[in-house]
Amino acid sequence: MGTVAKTKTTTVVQAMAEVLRRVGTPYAFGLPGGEVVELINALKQADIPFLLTKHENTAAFAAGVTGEILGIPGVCVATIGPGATNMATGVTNAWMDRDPVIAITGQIAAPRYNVATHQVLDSVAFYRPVTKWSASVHPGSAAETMHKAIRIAASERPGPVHLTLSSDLAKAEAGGKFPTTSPVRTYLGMGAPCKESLSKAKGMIAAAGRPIIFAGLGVLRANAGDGLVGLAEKLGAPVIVMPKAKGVIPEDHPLFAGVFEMLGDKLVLELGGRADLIVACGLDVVEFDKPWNFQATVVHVDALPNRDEFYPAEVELVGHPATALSALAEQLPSRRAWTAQEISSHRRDLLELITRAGSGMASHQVVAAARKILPKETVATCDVGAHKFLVGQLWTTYAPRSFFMSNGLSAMGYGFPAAMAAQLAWPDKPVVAFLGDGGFAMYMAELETARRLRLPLIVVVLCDGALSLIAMSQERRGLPHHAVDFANPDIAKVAEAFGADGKVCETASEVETAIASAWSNRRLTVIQAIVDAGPYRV
Ligand SMILES: Cc1ncc(C[n+]2csc(CCOP(=O)(O)OP(=O)(O)O)c2C)c(N)n1
Ligand SMILES: [Mg+2]
Repeated sequence: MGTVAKTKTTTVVQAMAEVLRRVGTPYAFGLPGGEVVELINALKQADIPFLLTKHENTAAFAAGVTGEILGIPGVCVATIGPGATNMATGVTNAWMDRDPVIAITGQIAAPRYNVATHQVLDSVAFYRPVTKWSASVHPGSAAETMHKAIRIAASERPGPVHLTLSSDLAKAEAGGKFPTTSPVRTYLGMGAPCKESLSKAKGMIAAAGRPIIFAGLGVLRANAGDGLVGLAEKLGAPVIVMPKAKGVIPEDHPLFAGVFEMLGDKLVLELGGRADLIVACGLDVVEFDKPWNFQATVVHVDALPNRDEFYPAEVELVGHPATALSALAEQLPSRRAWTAQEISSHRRDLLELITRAGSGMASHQVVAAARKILPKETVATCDVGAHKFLVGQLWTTYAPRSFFMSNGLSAMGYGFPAAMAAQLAWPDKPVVAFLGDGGFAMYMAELETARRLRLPLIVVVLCDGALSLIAMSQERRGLPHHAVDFANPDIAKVAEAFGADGKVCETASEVETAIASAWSNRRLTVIQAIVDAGPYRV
């Protein structure tokens, strides 16, 4: 890290804000308390707008998605005590989704900390289990601490860092060094895997009868999609994708074979089980709910060694995944390991399985209607519930970073804040959020935020009047439905009360019309889609 001596008097919060500005932080999300007002003022002076949210988790979810999109940490800010505890789910989500985030909380004035009683929380300890680093900012090293936090958050695997600042230190003079701009992005400087591993892997893949490719978050982060597709095409091997990596291979590609851990994935698992060799590419196993039951030999390709040991790997190609995959694609002989017909009939079966008819409009009809109307470059998000498993499998994703889901933690409430962050990052792209009625209710107050920020989101609320995923869990255990059904308000009217457009839709063609008008009007629109949850049960 290059450093230059500070030239003029700088306060602690100015130093923190300046370092964030230098790495390109576009804005910060949060909900203030008295302990962070100096900080948010310093952010403003550093041209980092503070985007007020209704709940601290929204700020953290949105910061996570911002970090995922930009590759530099997203920033969220909360106050002491209840602000810090409120933000915990969003920060934990960033931890388990590998999102680079700087989560800043205020703290009781240092001289009173040991004796204060009101709103006291040891936030450094509180955040330690769900962050890569959790620390107090000291005036003697404020800028260096912020810079170190950014580097830790953004380096592989990325994640959140928590910093707390005692309120009395905000305007203290910042001492120490001021880091010059230095690279933040994760993959800079990461090289090719070693020759021995590469040649062993090539031999194994060439000798395999039925190689298959699994692709995860590591491919997405490394922008290794071209190498991935190149390798698949060279081998004629199907590619199975983890939910958060959707888009690393365009899902209209003939070798795309579906998404693991999503609806109907018994067919995807079955296809995977037919392989005798698995190329596990950037496979972050945080996305696996089921245990690894494949018998095939595994070639591990990632920036990190196979340290999770969730699966046994015969050979590990550790280095830049784009370099490793391109090398394999270039150096392996061309072949057709699977017939095109095998993969296409598998995809047809999968689609049939997840699009069964119900007694009313099914959620899959809503998702299909949206996909039909909206252009390829649309960014989609979803929330957590039965609908997530459907959307994750059915929503055709054409490009990396055009689909966002909470999957490590699987936290309800993520879908709406994620959509806000995506729309802020890409003001001109259509952004659609598929939410359950349970998850929407948790965060519907953020309609005010979306309206204030002039975000023309298309919010689709799949209204089944239930926490359907939990209802299905009760059914599987032979239990009656209990505490899972509820009555929705008139959601379209709620939307209108917030100044958004609201539509109630009961048929797929109504959904198509509503989405077409939302997209052409570029107005915040909430579509209350009345759905039958029956077809989730496949
Ligand atoms: C914050 C949080 N609380 C509880 C859960 C457990 N949970 C998972 S899905 C779900 C139901 C979601 O209901 P809804 O948003 O209506 O979606 P649906 O299942 O009906 O599609 C619940 C309660 C969770 N994942 N996250
Ligand atoms: Mg529901």
